Amino acid sequence: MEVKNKIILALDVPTTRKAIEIMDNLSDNLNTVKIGYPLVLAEGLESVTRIKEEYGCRVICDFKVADIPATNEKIADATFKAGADALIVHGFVGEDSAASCLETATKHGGEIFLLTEMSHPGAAQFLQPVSMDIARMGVKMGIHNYVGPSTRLDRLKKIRNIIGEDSFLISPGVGVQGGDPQDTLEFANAIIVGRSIYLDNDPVNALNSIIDSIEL
Ligand code: O7M
Repeated sequence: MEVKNKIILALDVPTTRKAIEIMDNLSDNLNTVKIGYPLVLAEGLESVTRIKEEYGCRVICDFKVADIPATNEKIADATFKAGADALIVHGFVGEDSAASCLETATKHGGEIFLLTEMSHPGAAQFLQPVSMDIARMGVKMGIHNYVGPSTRLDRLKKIRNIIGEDSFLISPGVGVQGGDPQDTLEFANAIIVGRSIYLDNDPVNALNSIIDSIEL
């Protein structure tokens, strides 16, 4: 997977109209976006279809899927039918739940990303003690794509060591949450960036500044 400029834009905006306004200005420098609950709960899965059709970009749906296998299958099926290229799946629910998403993704020609450890302070409370086991589970299952935190580079490095150099690791938490783009890219293949771009008065300049700050 080649992510243009190693940046995935998190389109956590409340309307498809706003997402389109942002993408009209930024799409030349991006080929991958992440769409999650903020947009889809407000506008429906049509927002995924629309962004995909309008810009031809890769759409990763961030639904942090964490249910029983039978329900995960339905969620994954609806997501890929809407045009998503990939789906983000929680690992803590266990192998059967993640496998259900992986199988459904494969049926649709799509991919999944396994979420190992999260970037926020609360991740230390319950998730951190099991996050490396989640990464190991992913490797055992043959999962290629992972998500890990840019806010704890020591942990991101450990995740990289577990999943190996050939796996694809994307990392949120740069900018507003405190992570540094270039330092994160020492371990991750691409960074996920939201507010530092879409809340800026000049999103084009914000994106270009991040691109300039990283070695491509
Ligand atoms: O740059 P931000 O902080 O505005 O946005 C970061 C995005 O990454 C936002 O969409 C979060 O929901 C998401 N994210 C995290 O911030 N931390 C995580 O641990 C995991 C994710 C994520 O993308 O999960 C797949």
